Amino acid sequence: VVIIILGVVLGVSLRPNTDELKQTFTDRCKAFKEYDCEKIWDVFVQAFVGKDPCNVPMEAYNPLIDAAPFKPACNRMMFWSKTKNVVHDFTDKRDCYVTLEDTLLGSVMDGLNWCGKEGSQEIFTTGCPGWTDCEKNPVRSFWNRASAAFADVACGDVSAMLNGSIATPFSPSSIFATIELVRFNSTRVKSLNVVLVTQKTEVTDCTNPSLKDLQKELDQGIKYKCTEVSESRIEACGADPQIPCGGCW
Ligand code: C8R
Repeated sequence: VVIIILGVVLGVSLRPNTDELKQTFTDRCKAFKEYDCEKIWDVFVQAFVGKDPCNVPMEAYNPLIDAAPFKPACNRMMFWSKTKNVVHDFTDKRDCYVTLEDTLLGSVMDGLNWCGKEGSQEIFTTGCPGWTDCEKNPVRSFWNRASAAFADVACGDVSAMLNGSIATPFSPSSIFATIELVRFNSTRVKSLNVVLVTQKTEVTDCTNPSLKDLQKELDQGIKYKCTEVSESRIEACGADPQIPCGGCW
C-alpha cells in the first residue's frame, strides 16, 4: 500500500501500457473535433480487455463502429492493398481521396498494437499475437471490422490502389479481397477503378490473372476499369496541387 501511494504521489503509473495507448489514442482522436474521445476510448477498450487475445471476433467492435460511424464520401473513396505507403504519401498531400486512415477510427489506430488478457483489466501493447498467429486477434479483428464498415458506405465511383510490383496484385487473402470488394453493392457503387501502381521494373500490368479473379468477385452491376500508373506519376501529382484530382491518372 505504501509503495502504491508513493507511486501515485510520484506520478509513476501502475499501467504504463494502458496510459501510453490511451494517450496516443486521445491525442490523435482530438483532431476530430465533433467526437467524444473519452467515450470512444471506453467503447474501444470494451471490445478486447479481459478477453483471450486469440478470441476477439470482429463483431466485438460493433459498438465502436456505432460510436464513430463512417460517413460516405461518394466518388472519393480510396481502397488499397500492399500499397500503404504510396497511397498515404499521396493522400497526405492532396485532398482528392478518402482512405480509412482519413477517418477517425482509421487514423487513431494506424500502426498501433494492442491486446488484453483473460482475467485481467490490463491493456498490453507488446507481446500480443501477431497478424497470422491466430486469426481472431484484437488488431486483425479491428481492421476487418473497420474495413467492412468503410466498404459498406462506399458509393459512386470507387478507387483501389493495387501493387503492380508483385505477382498477385489482387491477393486473395487480403482484407481488400476478403472483406471490402465483396461488400461493394451495385445499388450504391457505380464503378471500381483499379489503379495499378507500377515501378521502373514493371512486374505486371492490367492483364494480370488475379485481376480476372477480382472482376469475377465484383458485383456484376459495377463497372470495372484498370489503369496502370507509375509510382513517379503518383508522386508528381502529390507534389503539384495545380494538377486537378481527375487529371492525376
Ligand atoms: N485497411 C486494412 N488494413 C490496414 C488499414 C486499412 O485501412 N490501415 C492499416 N494500418 N492497416 P495490406 P489489405 C494495416 O495487406 O489486407 C483497409 C493492418 O494492420 O497491404 O488488402 C483499407 O481500407 C494490416 O496489417 O492490405 C484497405 O483498402 C495491413 O495494414 C484494405 O483494408 C494491411 O495491409 C487494405 O488491407
